[in-house]
Amino acid sequence: MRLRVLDARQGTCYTSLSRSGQCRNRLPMRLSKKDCCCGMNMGKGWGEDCEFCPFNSTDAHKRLCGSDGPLPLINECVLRPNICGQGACVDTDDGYRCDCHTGNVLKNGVCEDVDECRELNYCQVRLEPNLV
Ligand SMILES: [Ca+2]
Repeated sequence: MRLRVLDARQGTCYTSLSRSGQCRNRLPMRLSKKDCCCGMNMGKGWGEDCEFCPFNSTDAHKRLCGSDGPLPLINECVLRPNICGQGACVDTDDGYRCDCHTGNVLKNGVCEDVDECRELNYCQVRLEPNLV
C-alpha cells in the first residue's frame, strides 16, 4: 500500500460550478485542495484543471478531508473573505458563523442590508419629489 502524502500544492479555488461543470468564481488567494474543498461553504472546484471537490461523505471526501466526524480545522473567514457579506465572520470548529451588524439580516448565509422600505412596508406613503 502506498503512503498518502499530504498534498500541499496551492491552486486556484472556485466557489461555484456552472451547469456544464466549469469552475466559476475564483477566490482571491491560492489554497491547497484540502483548504479549498473541506471547509463549510468553501470550494466546489480546485486547480487549473478544475478538479471537482468531492461531495460530503464520499470516500474521496474522507480521503481528502479526514474520516468521519467534524470538519478539519479550517478558518473559512480567512480563506474566503466576504463569506458573510457585510457581516463579521466568526470561525468555529465545525465551520463558521456570521454575525450581522445592526440593520443587516442573514440571508442565504450572507449578511445583507435590510431594505426597511420594502421588507416592512414602512414607506407606504411615498414622498412626491415635487413637494420636497
Ligand atoms: Ca472553521
